[in-house]
Amino acid sequence: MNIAAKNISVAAEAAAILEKLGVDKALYTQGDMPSYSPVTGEKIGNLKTVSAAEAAERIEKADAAYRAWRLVPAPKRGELVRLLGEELRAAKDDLGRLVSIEAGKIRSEGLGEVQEMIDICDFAVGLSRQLYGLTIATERPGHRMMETWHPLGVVGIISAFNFPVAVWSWNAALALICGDSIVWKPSEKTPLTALASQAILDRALARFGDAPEGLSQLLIGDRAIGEVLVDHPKVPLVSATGSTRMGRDVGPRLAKRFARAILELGGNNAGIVCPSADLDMALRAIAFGAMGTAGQRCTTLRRLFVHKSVYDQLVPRLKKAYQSVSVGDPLQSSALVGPLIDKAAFDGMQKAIAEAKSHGGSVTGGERVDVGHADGFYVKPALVEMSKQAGPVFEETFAPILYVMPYDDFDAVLEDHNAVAAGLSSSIFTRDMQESERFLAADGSDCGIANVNIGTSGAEIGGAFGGEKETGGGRESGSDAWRAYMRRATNTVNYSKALPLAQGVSFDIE
Ligand code: UN1
Repeated sequence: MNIAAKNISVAAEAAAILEKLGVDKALYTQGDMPSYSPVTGEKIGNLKTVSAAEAAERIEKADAAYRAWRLVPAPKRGELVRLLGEELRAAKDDLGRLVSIEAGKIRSEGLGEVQEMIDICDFAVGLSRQLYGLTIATERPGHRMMETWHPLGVVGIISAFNFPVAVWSWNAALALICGDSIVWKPSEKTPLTALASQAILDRALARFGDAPEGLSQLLIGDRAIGEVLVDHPKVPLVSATGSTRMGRDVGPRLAKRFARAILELGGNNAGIVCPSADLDMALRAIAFGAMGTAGQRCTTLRRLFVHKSVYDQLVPRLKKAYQSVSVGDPLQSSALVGPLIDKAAFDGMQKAIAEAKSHGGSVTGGERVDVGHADGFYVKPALVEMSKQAGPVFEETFAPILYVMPYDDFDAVLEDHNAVAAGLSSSIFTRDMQESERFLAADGSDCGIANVNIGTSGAEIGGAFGGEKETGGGRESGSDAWRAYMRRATNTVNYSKALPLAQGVSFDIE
């Protein structure tokens, strides 16, 4: 069946995909939480939500599942994630299309998001045989000291609309191999892709056979449901992706009950183009970083500092790219820029542009584009030339606005680069090794991601993902991010016949 046929409505196409992926129709047709596609503005679901009491029940179920799952050997837990990767490969086309329908991503980015899920599954399968602890030299004879990593418990996952499924998978794949159970509260703007992902995991669970029931729970609902998850005493870790405002609420609530937090919040990512930069390369990287995903990645390039000596070579070309970039329906065209998520995003963008103008900004683009869907919010990405950082440049507006500023002095531009509240991603374009190394040094970029000659967005899953300052400090995905999902025990074993005390202390009772 070609469910991508052009003449069926977006809602019908979403329903066909959900049916194909095995999602119970009642879950998205018989509820009272509406869901819309940003592509057309059309309603695509009426979601059944959970009550606070049901949410608490599901968390209890997940806790019971964790108690059994933690006893399953880690490589066997990896087998479940291997099956999830297989199921995702089989569903890639459909789930990628559903991401496009629900989040408005262009086709290749919808597919790329599912690829990111597959990649983290592969990573986690390998990791399931590598949950290594250290053996540590002890100061006492006949003793051995080591670290053991144990499963932690229920992992709460709160995800945002812009990566509706990949961010869940970063957490889910790691948590599952680490011996944890998972409870997911997806964005209210993207519940259908969450239902689909849960159905895909359910298929992997069925093939796996004897996983404890309730290992993965989904909480469709509003903010109050998220709060149940954040406040529940049986959830020792919450990994939350979203705005800094959300993090300011979630962080202290978790701290209050000494639960762990992995926070991945706002970004205000910058790039620096130096005199020696390969300008063709920089142009392409900037275009993808700033206009890709309609400026709705947390890694989106939002500030660009261009050295005065190359400003007049690069910026006119960049403006041309902004004027000619194709904006359109991501389901029916090969446009590079799809819609904003909703009207609020559009209004926020217009407000920031107006403020930038009042600070002397000169704007290319930014206007609404008619693609034939009156209720879809399509815009030309905006490039705003500013003489220096001011007003809205210091804030993250979740829309395609790139502030471009000239610079003269390398030390000063490093300072300007770091002079914002967020610290997620950053990049420098240079062929001068001293500049690139300075950018990566202790007094260089203060972000969790610092790149040379590639853009700020589109990180691979193999590295730890996250940022500093108001980005929240959490790390997800690759490298050793798995450690946050486990409990570390330091074990000292005495195999001697004596009881020497550390630090030379004597305590002889006879
Ligand atoms: C996000 O926007 O929340 O680095 C995640 C990137 C993607 C992930 C973005 N791999 O742009």
